[in-house]
Amino acid sequence: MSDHDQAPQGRALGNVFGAHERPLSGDRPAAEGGPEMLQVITPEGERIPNPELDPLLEHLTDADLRGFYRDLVLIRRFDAEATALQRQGELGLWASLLGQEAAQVGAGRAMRAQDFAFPTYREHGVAWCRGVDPVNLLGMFRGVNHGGWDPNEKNFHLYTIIIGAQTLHATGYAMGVQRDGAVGTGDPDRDTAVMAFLGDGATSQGDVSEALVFSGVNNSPVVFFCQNNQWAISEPNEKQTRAPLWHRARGFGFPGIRVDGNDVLAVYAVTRRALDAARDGQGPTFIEAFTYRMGAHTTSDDPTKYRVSAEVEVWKLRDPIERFKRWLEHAGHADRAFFDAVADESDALGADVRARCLAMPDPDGSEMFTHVYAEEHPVMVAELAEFTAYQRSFEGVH
Ligand SMILES: Cc1ncc(C[n+]2csc(CCOP(=O)(O)OP(=O)(O)O)c2C)c(N)n1
Ligand SMILES: [Mg+2]
Repeated sequence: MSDHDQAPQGRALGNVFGAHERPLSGDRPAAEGGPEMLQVITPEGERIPNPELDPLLEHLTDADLRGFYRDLVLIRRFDAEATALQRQGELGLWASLLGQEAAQVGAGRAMRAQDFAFPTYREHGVAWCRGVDPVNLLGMFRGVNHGGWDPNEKNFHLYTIIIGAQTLHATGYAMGVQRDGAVGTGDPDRDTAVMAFLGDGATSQGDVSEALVFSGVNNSPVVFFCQNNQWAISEPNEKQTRAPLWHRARGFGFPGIRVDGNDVLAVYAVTRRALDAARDGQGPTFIEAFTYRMGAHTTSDDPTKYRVSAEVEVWKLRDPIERFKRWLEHAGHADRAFFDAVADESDALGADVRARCLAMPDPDGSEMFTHVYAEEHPVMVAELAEFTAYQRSFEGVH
């Protein structure tokens, strides 16, 4: 029996765009992403014709393209402001997305309103695309709430710190979508796909393997979007895998693909295609967005302890925003006035985020027990009573 025969009602295995099959030997992850990595805009800002991806990009207007640029710049500005707020003691911690803007904006903009995203703790760009107010992303990092937004409002789940856990949540949600009959009806406003975001390091978690098994055998409408930023805190790719991550999908019976995660158009195209397939009832896809974490893992981390600065310098030349700007300018999709306006808007966003972050009220300590369970729970009642008694013990003490 061939691999193809084993695929449940699905597509040919290998790659959503056809054959990118190579033998495993000698196919170790390459620093440049390897020949199988899909790309339409080079780091130098040149547009490469791609017969597989171009049809998925044809509908984009100049306004759409400028919108991608605006997203990239604003989310980078927001991220820089959050890092500064942490350094000034206004946030306890921050996980920067620096360098991963194109992967997140490309994926986020490929989603439809009814689709649902399950993020890690670094998906600020996806949150932005879903319409989550960026200030709300800061609440948990400031310690004033446990989440900061209603997941059902924008179909964007709360940040998940437990590595890989959200891939199971996404898979369960996608199986629910199937049971609701919201797959393969042909109604573009009804058919629903789910995005599970994960990092390269997360692929070593058992939870992720379980999610891949369940989504594969159930042919569920889920797209696993793995941002391979080359590092899991201080652990490099080589400590996580002997094979390119996108190859892993094959073992679970569905297609995998590697895309240049610093190329917003290529990411948008492959994600759109995978989401369309999922909504259509063709099952999951694993996308490896090959990118790079330009900053520290979080503000608590010092990457100079474990990686050489030369590596960072190489990746600066592959910056996702610079290449897109160069192409937009060169191809005449945007002019100087537009770039200046975005720069002004980004400064205004930074100032607004800062002001609203500082204005976030400190909650009463007892609130930490409020949303642990949807309904009253005896353990929470007991812990709240203990906490309240403890607080009272300070009354009158100077
Ligand atoms: C189950 C679990 N184990 C360990 C950790 C500690 N931890 C936090 S982030 C991280 C690395 C994750 O790396 P990756 O999946 O590549 O995501 P990235 O941070 O690079 O975006 C680890 C091990 C955790 N949060 N959860
Ligand atoms: Mg990583």
